[in-house]
Amino acid sequence: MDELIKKLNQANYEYYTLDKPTITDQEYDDMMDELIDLETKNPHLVRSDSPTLKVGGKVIDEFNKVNHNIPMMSLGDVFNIDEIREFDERVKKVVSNPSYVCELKIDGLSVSLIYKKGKLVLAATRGDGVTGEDITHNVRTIKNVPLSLPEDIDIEVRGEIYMPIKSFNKLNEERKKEKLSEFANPRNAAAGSVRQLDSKIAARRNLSTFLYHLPLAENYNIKSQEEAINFMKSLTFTVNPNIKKIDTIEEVTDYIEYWTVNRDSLEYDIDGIVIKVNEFENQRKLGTTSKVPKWAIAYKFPAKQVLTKIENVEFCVGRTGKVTPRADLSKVRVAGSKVSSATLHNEDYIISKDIRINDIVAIRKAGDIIPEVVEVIKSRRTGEEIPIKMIENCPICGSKLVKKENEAAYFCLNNNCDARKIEGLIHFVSRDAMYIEGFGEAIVEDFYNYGYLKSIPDFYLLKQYKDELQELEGFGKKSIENLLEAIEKSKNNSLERLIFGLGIRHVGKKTASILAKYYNNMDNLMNATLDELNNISDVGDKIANSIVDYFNCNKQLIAVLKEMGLNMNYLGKKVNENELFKNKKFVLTGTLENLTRNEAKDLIEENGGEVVNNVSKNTDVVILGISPGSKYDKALQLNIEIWNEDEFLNNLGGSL
Ligand code: 0OW
Repeated sequence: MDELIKKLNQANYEYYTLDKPTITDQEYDDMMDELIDLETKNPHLVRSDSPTLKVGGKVIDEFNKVNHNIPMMSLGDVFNIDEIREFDERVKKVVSNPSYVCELKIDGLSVSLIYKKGKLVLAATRGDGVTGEDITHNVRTIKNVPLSLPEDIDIEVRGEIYMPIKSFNKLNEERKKEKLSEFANPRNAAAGSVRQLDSKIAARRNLSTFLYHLPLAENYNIKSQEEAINFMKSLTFTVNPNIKKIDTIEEVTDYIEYWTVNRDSLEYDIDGIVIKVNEFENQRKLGTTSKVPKWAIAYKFPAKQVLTKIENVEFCVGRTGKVTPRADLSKVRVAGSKVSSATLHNEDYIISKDIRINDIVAIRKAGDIIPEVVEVIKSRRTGEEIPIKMIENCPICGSKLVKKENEAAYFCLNNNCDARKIEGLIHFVSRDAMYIEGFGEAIVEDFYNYGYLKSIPDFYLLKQYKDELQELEGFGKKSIENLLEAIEKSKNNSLERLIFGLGIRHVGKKTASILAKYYNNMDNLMNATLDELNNISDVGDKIANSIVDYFNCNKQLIAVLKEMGLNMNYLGKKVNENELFKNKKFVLTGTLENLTRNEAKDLIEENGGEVVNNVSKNTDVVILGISPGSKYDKALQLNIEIWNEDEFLNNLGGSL
């Protein structure tokens, strides 16, 4: 068995780390089968570094906390060359002629690997830098993490766990087929994968690592980062091949320019470049702050912009009748996803930037949601460009468009306009409203055009067309059954979801919750008077009028929905009695690893807390995510209680 383990681990190293296998897959499989057979017959002889562990199998019921004897630090961000020069000047005030090492900033999550007598004994996340989580059972399954080292030494190394882009796309394809939510980016996918309790799942995620830090280098007589990288490589760890030592900070600009252009050729995401003082003696002199070293910085790439061409412009009519010009683009990839259209906001925006059809434009994913056209590259104009003329009639129903006072947008005011009705139906089934799984925009539009859906109650009549629907292109027995089941289930949704789903103008998710709580059921809300509504805090005159107008012409609709059995009562927020949250004001800053902003907000509200936008003296708690903004500094100034993500999750306790 020892002989087989030695050969198989060597084969793994050659295949996954060196990418130079010296045995055939068949030879590998035969040895693996033999080892599995021997381990099955002699379970007491299974070693902790057996390659059979790579396939996973261990399931844990919770993550144990791990304290890092040396804090796992983060990095201070810089965004341009000047700030890099300032860093160089600060360094040279303390040390003389330092050299630097440039490293790609792998966009994954940090990990600490601890080996005792050459065997992997612990793998932990960074957590808040002091306390992380034990993810050993999952890290063992990562192909290029050695389970044993060529020397029986005690050592800790740190690096990044990441998911290659190919694996990320494949995983999201699978999740899409299984109707699971997709990961936004490889970093989130990697974070979600290492937090699996069942290592068989993690083993399938094809995670990988690059190691980049040797905390106790002096114990191995290692004098610089460059040496440390070579030392870790000699111990069969995978280090990034693009690491480069430079003698003067000026050389970093070439490195940055090269990777700004070539980063898309990498098989993994990077979000910047890490620059470190190379000599450890110099690092020691420079020291650290509580969160980041003074001998390293992370240069972050600018929000990704790409150039592309405006092929055409179309005018989209939303459910409120708002007409938004949208540019159809030549397909490009920006910020990790394909983009084929971008918003042109409104006529004023088009005029102010002089945007024309056939223009070459810079596109940016503002806040990673809807891409926007940033500017026209006028130098690329050929004379073929066509000015964009704002339409005067609704492209769907033809009625005259109206420009409202002090609104930049044009509106279609025809309540029977197909576009508005389709958008209204899409809104009704959307995630923050009735959240009917399986009803994408295209399906709603198809069902509308087929005539199955004309208004909201029609969703609950679809079951009578079950046989026909199953015959529709792209549908089958199962998918229609799932859809009809999801529709029936939505009848039990909360009152606030239904109110928001009705699409009353100016009534957003928050106002819907306020109204549901205040009126307790739909009847009371329908009979609410203007004065009464105006007296509710956060309900202004505009909203009050919109609500009264809506119910004046939709009483019949509500009666039908009630008849169909939709829940019309306030179910109450399941507010858990949690003293840590009750009546407290919370501010979220930075990116949370395991929750979206909305999920965190819902959890805080379900526990009796309130999420506010800005930090002030009556803020009770600031919750700190990764790369926090100025709110963090303000919280420190005002000495406000700060929770990191783990503390936040712990304080939620059983309510998760
Ligand atoms: N993401 C990276 C990377 C890197 C550490 C060592 C001590 C302080 C920072 O590629 N190449 N080198 C370091 O050096 N850190 C990196 O990532 C950091 C870790 C925590 C937050 C960043 O992701």
